[in-house]
Amino acid sequence: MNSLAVDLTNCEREPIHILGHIQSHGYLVAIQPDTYTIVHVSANIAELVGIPPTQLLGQPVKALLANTDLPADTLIELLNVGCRNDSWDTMNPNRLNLNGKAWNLIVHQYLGLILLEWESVGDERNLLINQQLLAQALTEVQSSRTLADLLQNTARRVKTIIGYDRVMVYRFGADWHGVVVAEEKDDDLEPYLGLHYPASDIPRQARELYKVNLVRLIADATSTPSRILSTPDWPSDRPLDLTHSVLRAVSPIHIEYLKNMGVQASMSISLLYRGELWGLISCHNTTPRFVDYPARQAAKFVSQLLSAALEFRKDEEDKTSLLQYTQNGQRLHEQLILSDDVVRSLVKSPVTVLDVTKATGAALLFNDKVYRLGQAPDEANIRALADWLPTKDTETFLETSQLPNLYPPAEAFRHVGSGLLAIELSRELKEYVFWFKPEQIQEVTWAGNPDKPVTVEADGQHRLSPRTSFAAWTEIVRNTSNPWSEAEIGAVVKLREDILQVVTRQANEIRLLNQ
Ligand code: BLA
Repeated sequence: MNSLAVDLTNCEREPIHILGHIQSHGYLVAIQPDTYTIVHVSANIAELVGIPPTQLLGQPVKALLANTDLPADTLIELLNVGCRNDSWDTMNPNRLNLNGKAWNLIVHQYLGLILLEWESVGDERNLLINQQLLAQALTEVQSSRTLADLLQNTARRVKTIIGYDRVMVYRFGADWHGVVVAEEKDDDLEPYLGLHYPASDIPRQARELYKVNLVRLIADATSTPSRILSTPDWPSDRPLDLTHSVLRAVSPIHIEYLKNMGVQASMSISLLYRGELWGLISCHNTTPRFVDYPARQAAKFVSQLLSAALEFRKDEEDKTSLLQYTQNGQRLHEQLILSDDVVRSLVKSPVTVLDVTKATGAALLFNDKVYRLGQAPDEANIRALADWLPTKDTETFLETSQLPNLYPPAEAFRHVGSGLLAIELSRELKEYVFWFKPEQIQEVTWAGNPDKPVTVEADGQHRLSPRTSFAAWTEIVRNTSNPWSEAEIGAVVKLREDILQVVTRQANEIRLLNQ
């Protein structure tokens, strides 16, 4: 396993679904569905059934139980029912007692094989507690007033169910970087709330996998994974696919990450919004901690409640801002029509150009004067920007979230204007409206200890931890603002039409008067 040396340049290429190991707190057997012949076993299987793996490979599945007190028929019966009805999901977990110990057997069928995975059974009392918690969680989801409340409540519920030290809601951005948007943690832990991480911390193939298999548990990051052995004639180019496995050993790169941040157990649950990964509930424990299947299902259920709620909360969020921009745009249009004064209508009235986007600053260049609103670059910089614009073949509109990359002098005012939305009113007269967004890093809530220096270490090992990841992210987003949304772009394009309509009408009136 360690031969897959930590390689930070190849993150996306590591085939994490076929790494050939499971975590050693459980046991795995894969059988052919037609003959029930064993074709793969985890190397640790003897701990469960008292028979070495090599003696099991190629044998009928009932050979597994030869040394146990469980009648072979019980297992065959279970497999027959599952195969006949294709009902593995509803049957899981199957409770089996072997030599006086209870096990949860989790079965699924994928790519022509049936996978059997055995895990320990946790404290039975938790089942009842979890049922009560689920009912409370349902009520809470229904009554959460804001998205923030909903995220916090979800984190709290999941923490109670699985008992980990820290439970975070991690939300992906459009560029797949992520931010911790809610956190429930023990008091002695440093907060991660508000910190951002680069997309590479959870690479693409991992995100794809997490859309299909919604829960993963790393019960003990310090344990040695157990290798999967195959029948001698099994083709070496067909490694066992662990996409749906509950015991899959995770990437050694990620194990390194966990170790570097002092975490020995990690569990994460996918949050989906319209079939796409919206975020993860990411849970840590400083010591190894197994969470049994029913508790994982309970945590997954709470997360699914959140996913379902996101469907309308997110719509609500989007609709609210769209509605606001549209309403404010209409107010601006009315102000323009009612008053003959473009400047007063746009920058000196109750609603200004600043209200049709999420921009934190804006500027109007009109009649050779500059009017600034909110956090905007100074007048000289605004005039210089207006001089540069026509040299760009931008037609009448420019949108960027990386202005300093297009226009290097903007680096001087990146704190207020890394993002620019510009509309042209008149190229000849140099008349424009600009909207600005600050460099993203300025907007980050620095929830950690701001006095603690964070540096990006040259060696990859240290790169693999949240603090240094955060620092790496701040490097990535230098000179970059939050993106402009469709709603914002739509609003300013519409505003341009409204302004031009009024300006043209005024020009025509003046022309008529002068005739
Ligand atoms: C997986 N990385 C993950 C997972 C998380 C994170 C939550 C899911 C697995 C799990 O549940 O533990 C990242 N965890 C975080 C972050 C925080 C956190 C950002 O707690 C912040 C508080 N990781 C790297 C780099 C690479 C990398 C540089 O940092 C690649 C070179 C890889 N991360 C990586 C891989 C996986 C992963 C390959 C998949 C692990 C697996 O499922 O096998």
